[in-house]
Amino acid sequence: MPHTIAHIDMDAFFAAVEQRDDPSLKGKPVVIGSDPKGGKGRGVVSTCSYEARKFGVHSAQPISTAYRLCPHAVYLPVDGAKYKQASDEIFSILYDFTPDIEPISIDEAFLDITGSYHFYKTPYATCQKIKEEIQKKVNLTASIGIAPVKMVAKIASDLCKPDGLLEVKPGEILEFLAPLPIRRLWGVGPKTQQVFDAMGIRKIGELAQIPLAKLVKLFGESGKHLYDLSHGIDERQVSVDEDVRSVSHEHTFDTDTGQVDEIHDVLLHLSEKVSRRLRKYELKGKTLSIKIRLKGFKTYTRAFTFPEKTNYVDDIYKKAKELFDEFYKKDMKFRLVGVRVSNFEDLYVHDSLFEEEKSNNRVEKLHKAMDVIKDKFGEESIHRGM
Ligand code: TTP
Ligand code: MG
Repeated sequence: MPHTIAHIDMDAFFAAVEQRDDPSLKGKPVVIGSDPKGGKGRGVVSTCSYEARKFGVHSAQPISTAYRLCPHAVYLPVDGAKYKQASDEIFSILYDFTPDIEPISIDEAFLDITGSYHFYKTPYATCQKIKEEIQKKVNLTASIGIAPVKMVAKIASDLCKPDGLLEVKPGEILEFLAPLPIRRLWGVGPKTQQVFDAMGIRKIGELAQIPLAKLVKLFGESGKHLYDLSHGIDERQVSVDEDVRSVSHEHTFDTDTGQVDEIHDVLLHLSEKVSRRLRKYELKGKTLSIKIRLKGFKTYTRAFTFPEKTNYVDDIYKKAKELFDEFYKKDMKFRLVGVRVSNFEDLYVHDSLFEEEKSNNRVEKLHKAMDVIKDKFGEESIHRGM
């Protein structure tokens, strides 16, 4: 069956987070990495804004070179915790679209949207929505490539950067690849490149003309691989990490709010969604955390660890509300709240083997019954009176 794969990669990720949090940096060259110490610094550039790239600055470059090329850039150290936070928020949005995700790095992932794009009708509309959600909730831009195979999706996202969206449909792959330099293919390193240079082969389309037997003679086993890739054949599937580490839901208010009642209602709703998703995956967690974003983009999390792991909405909501109330101070205005359960000690399935009686108790039956109703009639159909 043909797959529809999306490759998402955030634009100038570390630098974009810094520009988001300090608007005075917007539109300016920003370099993230070691301290340049007036050109004498050691170490390298982690990344830089697109404005700095115009001067030839790039990732992994010695910071002294960057300083020589662009002394007037704003130089900032790497703030790992901050980027991790943004990354977690982005991934949690992605998981709202599909569970079929292969995270590649802090700012990059493959999504297999074959089974999920129908909700927004087309792959393109789905990815547009993903970009919008990231923009709205995390205030950052992403680029997404869509294709039937991973390699082509990745090339497409690279080519449409920044803030791009590019779809290569099944019948368009050869045409799409043909004019690109062969180094775009996975597995073409400097050595392979040299051989092709000597043969006068520069573009993927030219490589695709070479008969398979000749490529195998030149490169052995990897000749077959090059042949396949140049024809857009790539069997690699999106490899989904089955080890779910947390379940969370968030809500962004249409306008920043200071209404405590309204926020409690939202926390209840989010707790119900989290509880339901945990039960769907037969998981229980020990740690409950809430996320709070105030007016502007200052974000806080507060966490609590239960004595026993749980997936009950009563436990989750009660604690979420308590954590929120502890945090709340008069005149605060809230942009977003989120509820997360993590720290899954072991699968619920396992403990149900040993605690059959417990898992058959009334509370669980009630939850299961509510899930059936919600699966049928939607999330809004039933609520607990609390
Ligand atoms: P990339 O996605 O490679 O780069 P980027 O997001 O900064 O820019 P682009 O728009 O081209 O995607 O890497 C993601 C983050 O990883 C990047 O912001 C910083 C970090 N990184 C390093 O620290 N060192 C490196 O050599 C690279 C390549 C990235
Ligand atoms: Mg990136």
